Amino acid sequence: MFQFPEDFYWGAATSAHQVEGDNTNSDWWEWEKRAAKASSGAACRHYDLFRQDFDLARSLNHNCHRLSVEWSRVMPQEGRPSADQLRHYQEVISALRERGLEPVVTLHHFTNPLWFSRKGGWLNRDSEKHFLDFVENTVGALCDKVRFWVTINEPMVYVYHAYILGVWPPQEKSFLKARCATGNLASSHIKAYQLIHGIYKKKNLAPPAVSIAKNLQAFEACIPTLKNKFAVYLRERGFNSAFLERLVRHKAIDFIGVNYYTRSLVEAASWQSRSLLLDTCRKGHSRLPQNTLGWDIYPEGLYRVLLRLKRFQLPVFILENGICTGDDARRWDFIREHLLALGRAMQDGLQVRGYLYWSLLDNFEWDKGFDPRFGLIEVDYRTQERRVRESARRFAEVCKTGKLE
Ligand code: IFM
Repeated sequence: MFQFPEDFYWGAATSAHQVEGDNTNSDWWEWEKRAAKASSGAACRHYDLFRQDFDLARSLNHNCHRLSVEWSRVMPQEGRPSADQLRHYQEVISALRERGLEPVVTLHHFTNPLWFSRKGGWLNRDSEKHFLDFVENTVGALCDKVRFWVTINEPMVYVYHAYILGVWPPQEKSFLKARCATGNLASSHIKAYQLIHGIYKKKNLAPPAVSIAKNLQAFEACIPTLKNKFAVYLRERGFNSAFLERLVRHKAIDFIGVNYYTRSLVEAASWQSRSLLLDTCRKGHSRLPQNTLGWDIYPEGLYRVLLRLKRFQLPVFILENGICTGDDARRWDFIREHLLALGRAMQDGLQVRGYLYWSLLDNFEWDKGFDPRFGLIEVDYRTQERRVRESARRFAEVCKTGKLE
């Protein structure tokens, strides 16, 4: 049995493009129409149905909810914030507060305004300036009701898919461009961190807690050769640690936001850098159960990546952890086992503020479309009906009591 602290945050996460629907001014919308296999379309119509969805979250004993504000809605054109859209998000945040849900607000969750991507997106020298303009407008409008800010969701995942693998817009395949985008994302976070704290100070509000959502993977050598071990070391540094370390060095992070899903079984075909950085085992050596996207399910990996964070001496907040599956009993096992791993890390001295499951609703899983089902709540995309899954009810018990048997 593990007892979580009384003031622990429990809930689930979503992101605007994946649930809101009709995100027509974004680079993703344009790319879906032009080049993708799947289109987000109306998604879960959460833009209109948010109150009903938050009622469900509350009924499941959540006391916290993570969502993102869509940059391309707030700034449909360069330098011209939309008062209507800012009002919409004020209503969204108020709806959370009215239901006793603590908002955790993400400012960049993979999507960019179309005008920004047409200027070169995160490769543009002025990307930081454009992002800060959005941050200033959004934080200015929401600060009296928001304490937790996540500037950028999974920067390395974004860079990896958009600038290395080339499977997300803008579909580049260049380490040089990846490096440039990473640098701009990091400096944008650092400046945004200072800007957000400045806004709160100016308004005499208690200091906010600002971070990123860092996707961490448990990297393991498939066969423990020197080459594979070196590849694991490089990925541990390049993917898991470097970005965080940079923010810590700049004192621009108040807690560590963690997204954890899986392990990566590293098998480098050669000593070439592309192999060392990207190759994974293709020989089916993994004996672990997998989700419907073929990701290994590995709760022990959560414990391991968390222990490595102890050196930062910052509180941790699990901002995403979840499984896509057609077997809901498996979802509950997944949650339970990951919570036990989290509990172990806490017993070992890690300070953890909360746990948010990904995701509240089934939703649009980027280039993979609507097939992967991550939700605590099932969505019928034809009728937009919601159905609470059994795993959600079991998780609700933990949210209520903080107790895990
Ligand atoms: O759906 C994504 C989310 O947008 C970011 N983290 C991982 C999730 C599952 O792939």
